[in-house]
Amino acid sequence: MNREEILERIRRLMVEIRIDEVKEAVDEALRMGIKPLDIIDNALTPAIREIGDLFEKGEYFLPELIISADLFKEIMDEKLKPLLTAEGSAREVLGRVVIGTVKGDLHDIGKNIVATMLEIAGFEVYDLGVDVAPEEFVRKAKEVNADIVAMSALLTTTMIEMKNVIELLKREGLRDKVKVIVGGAPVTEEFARQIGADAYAEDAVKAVEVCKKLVGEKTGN
Ligand code: B12
Repeated sequence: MNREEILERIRRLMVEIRIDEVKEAVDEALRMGIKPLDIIDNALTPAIREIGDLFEKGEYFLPELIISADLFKEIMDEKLKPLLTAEGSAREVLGRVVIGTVKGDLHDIGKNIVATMLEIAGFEVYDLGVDVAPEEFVRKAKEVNADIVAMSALLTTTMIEMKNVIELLKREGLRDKVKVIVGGAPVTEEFARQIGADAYAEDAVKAVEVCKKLVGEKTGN
């Protein structure tokens, strides 16, 4: 089997939620020397998005969504994250990032990937989890003297919470001290601009690039 075939196999097994077989296929891909990030970006993420589409079409229901999300997290925690962390060699602290999924939103798979990649790149990451109120983002940003506040939202109904966090940062006099980056499937560059965020990134790799640029702007490098 070549790279394309094994990634396609993982994607298909994941969409069919064949738990043991997906795990075996991931092990097989790793044995073939395929990079963890390649498996995340080109097999697991497309699969879970397809599951979301099937849910929207009424072909899958909430249990399928929950089981597949758990499976994704299990594969991340048990198989891929340890390898990603071991690969990371950066030890110089690039900056402090407070990250969380906004209030009312429980989606955290994408946010966790972003947090992991930032950590590997050398950022000190404070992950507040999910359903994070604006006050909590601001309190933590103050406490750790954050360089960046990073917010994730997966629901069109919760995206607007990002604006509430930015407004609170302004009211607390912190807005010129921290950079704000936003992301998540429904979030766009245009939306980021509208709400007054400094940046948007569509995936975890881009998020790292953009965060490096943001701390560079802060320190004038
Ligand atoms: C898994 C999932 C769930 C799981 C979440 C489990 C978990 N622990 O995360 C569960 C079952 C809990 C769930 C619940 C619900 N869900 Co849901 N879910 C999904 C699904 C299928 C996949 C999301 C995902 O993990 N994607 C994989 C990751 C890797 O991708 P990602 O999140 O986009 O992240 C990447 C980028 O966006 C970016 N990124 C993400 N965050 C950030 C942050 C920053 C700062 C940056 C820079 C970048 C960045 O980088 C990531 C890595 O590359 C999506 C479908 C979809 N197309 O997104 C629906 C989806 C988001 N859910 C949906 C819905 C409707 C719901 C529910 C309301 C269902 C219900 N009736 O109860 C509830 C809401 C619960 C709540 N209050 O939050 C809808 C939303 C529709 C809308 N218009 O808002 C979707 C789109 C499905 C659909 N097509 O209908 N869901």
